[in-house]
Amino acid sequence: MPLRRLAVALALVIFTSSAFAKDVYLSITGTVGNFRTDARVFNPSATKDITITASFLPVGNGNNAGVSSTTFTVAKRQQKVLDDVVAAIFNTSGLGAIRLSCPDDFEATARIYAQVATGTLGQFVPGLQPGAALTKGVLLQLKSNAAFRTNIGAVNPTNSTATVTWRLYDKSNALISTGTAMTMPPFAVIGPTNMAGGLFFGVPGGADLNDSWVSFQADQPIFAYSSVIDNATTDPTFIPAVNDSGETIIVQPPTAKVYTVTLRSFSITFSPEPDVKQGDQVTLNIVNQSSDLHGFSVIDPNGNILVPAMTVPGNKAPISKSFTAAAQGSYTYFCTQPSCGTGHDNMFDVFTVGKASENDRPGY
Ligand SMILES: [Cu+2]
Repeated sequence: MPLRRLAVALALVIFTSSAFAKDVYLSITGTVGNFRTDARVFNPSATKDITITASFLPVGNGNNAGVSSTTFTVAKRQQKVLDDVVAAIFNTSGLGAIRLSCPDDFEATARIYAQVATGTLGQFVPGLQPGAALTKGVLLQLKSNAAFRTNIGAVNPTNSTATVTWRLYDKSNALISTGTAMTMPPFAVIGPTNMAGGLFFGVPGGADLNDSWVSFQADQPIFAYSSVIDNATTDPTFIPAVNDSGETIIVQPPTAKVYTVTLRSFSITFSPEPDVKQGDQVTLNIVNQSSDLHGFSVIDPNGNILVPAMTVPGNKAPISKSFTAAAQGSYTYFCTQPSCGTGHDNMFDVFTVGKASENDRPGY
């Protein structure tokens, strides 16, 4: 057989036998209280009945690597109806994700709803393959106020521990809260949890979370979703995470910085070393530890006088001056008493004020 034909034949063998295997996750399903979940599984093949291996991954953020599995078949070109799937297929109850695996192609969806007299439509949950899991994503169009609440849930579809950091942004796109880094064991599932309830975020009073959004970063790809619920009607909306291809920008809140500035003949020293970010409120306690008369002044990078020229008599109590470091760049400070001595020209230096924003680095 010519080499090329052999290669084609080998490729066909690999393609048609064990090479294809599909995993699909339904991020939230359950049989709990009056909540039920109906699932549907579709077999697109016109020629072959397929066998699906199914595992129920309970919520609780525990290691689900060892859960048992069961199987069911789907006949060719059929949509299999799996009403109350958690009880029907797994003979159990509670909330969890469902993992479906098959050597052949298939599709799956679910609907989780409340079983009440009038019935509810509930939420449709897409079946997602692990390739759709995200290490950086955003949850958009969230609401948390008197009329609506927002739940967040997540699934780790990997056999590794995932560490996830969540960030909440308000209506004005300001960072409201950075959640504590969350550890998700292999195949762990976090059930839908009120985002303003503490597990995800401590939300400051007065935050406007009408049209809020959440970003997350994880060291393993995860499935995340939010569920926005109308508190009056209980109408829910399922919002899967979408990819975040950009860099997270963290705006640090301004902080108060206090330094002791010591004038000597002939030097000016800061204690501690200046570490000022744009927007910081800076207080300088200026003291002259010599018997000579010195002076002091600070000018910002744009030439604005932040501390006007002042005299600082020797061996007296410190004099306090405060300013806001509004501009980035070099701030100049110097002695304003040319008659203080021959070393006067040495009493001159700068400190640098950096950006308040710092980009996230991977592996934080
Ligand atoms: Cu001087």
